Amino acid sequence: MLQFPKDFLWGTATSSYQIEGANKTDGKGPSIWDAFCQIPGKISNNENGDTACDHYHKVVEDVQMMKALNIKAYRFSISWPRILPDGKVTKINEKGIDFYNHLIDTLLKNEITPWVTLYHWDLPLALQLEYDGWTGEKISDLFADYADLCFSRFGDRVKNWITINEPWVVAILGYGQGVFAPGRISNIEPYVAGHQLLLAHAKAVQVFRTKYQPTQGGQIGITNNCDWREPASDSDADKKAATRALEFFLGWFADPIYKGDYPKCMKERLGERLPAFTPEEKTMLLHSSDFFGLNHYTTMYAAEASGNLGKTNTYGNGGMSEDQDVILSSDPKWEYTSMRWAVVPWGCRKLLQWIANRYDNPPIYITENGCSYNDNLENGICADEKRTAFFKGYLTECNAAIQQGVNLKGYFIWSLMDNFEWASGYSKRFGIHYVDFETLERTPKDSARWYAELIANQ
Ligand code: PNW
Repeated sequence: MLQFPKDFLWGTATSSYQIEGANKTDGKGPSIWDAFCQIPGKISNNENGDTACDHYHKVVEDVQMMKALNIKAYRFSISWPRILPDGKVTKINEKGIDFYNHLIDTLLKNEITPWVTLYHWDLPLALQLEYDGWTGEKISDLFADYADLCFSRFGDRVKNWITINEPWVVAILGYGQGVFAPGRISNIEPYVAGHQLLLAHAKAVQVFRTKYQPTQGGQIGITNNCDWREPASDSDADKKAATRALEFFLGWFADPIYKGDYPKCMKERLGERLPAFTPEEKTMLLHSSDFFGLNHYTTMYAAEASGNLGKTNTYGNGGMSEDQDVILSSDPKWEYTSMRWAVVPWGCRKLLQWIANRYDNPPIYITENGCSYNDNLENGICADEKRTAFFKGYLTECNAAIQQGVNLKGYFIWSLMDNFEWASGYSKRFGIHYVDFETLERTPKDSARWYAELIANQ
């Protein structure tokens, strides 16, 4: 059995749009995902999050499920349009506030610490229409106002805050490839949106640090996602290509926070397509995270492209490949999940070490790690041995990273239960609880039992 430090934080994660349902209930306003799901062909099977797991009506049952898992922390997100139907603090939906109060209080009663994400992609639709979403210049102030409201209403009990989940995904998949809401396709807008997301994060942190942290305590940070990029060969060119790929992936959002500006290679290669920070903005961003939130799923090889990018590589899974001049590939011998993401546990350790080296060994929380497989429920049993093997593999490498001095402090499984997997609809199951989307019944998979036992034995 793996042994972790005594104070290591064990958790699971979810997000509002993916599990809550109740999308038109109790005064909630529409989000960009409600609208995006209505466009035929955008979501597998043309599904949507209208009902999802109906978590909105199943809080007590779902917290009992967490209790049985022995988890110490639960990461969830607040739906901005559920508490602010048109996105602005001039109209507060008290029923939405009540829902999160009920969830937070139920968690605390069961000794589970809430970790709250303020933005997990469900932007109020009104702000998309009125301000052009994350490309608009007003959005960062509106986000800070929304964050302020959340700190004031929930901060007496919530001590762990994540401003934004995966700005890379918002920028690249939402504004570059158009496969996530709001469905835009551009090679300029991702960098504009990324810029506004960073400013929104910094402004929310400033509000927290000036108005709340001095009296309420607590910590705040941002969660970034990054795959590992392994050099495809020992050549200098491929090693540089892999570093460049990581700088375009994670450095894009972490360098401004830990070093005060975008990576040099991004500035050189993007020129005017990359907005610049003012000196005041740089100061506001620097050290604006109390911890390093990391979502990690997979690994690919990176090679120098030297301008020879094939057509299929234009929008590779590492961002805008033509901007990086990197060719990504993978090893057919690796194990693959049903998302076709490769299972490469050692990539997780290498990424943790890269972060520790580049950013001066910050406290790191893995706020998501997990896998989707085509699970079946038979006679109440879901024998998902591949998922358990995935977690064993990744946690073994996390453990090795800690032994080598990486300051990894916690780990959240994605996800507590099967849910609405964005463009893949309900076809991809990431949960450690099986959800029957007809009856909404939840059943622990074998991996959930394994996780509960692992935590109990620490
Ligand atoms: C994350 N990619 O999304 C999200 O935080 C979750 O909401 C989601 O369910 C989970 O991972 C599984 O997908 C990602 O293309 C979506 O690199 C796409 C990518 C990465 C993360």
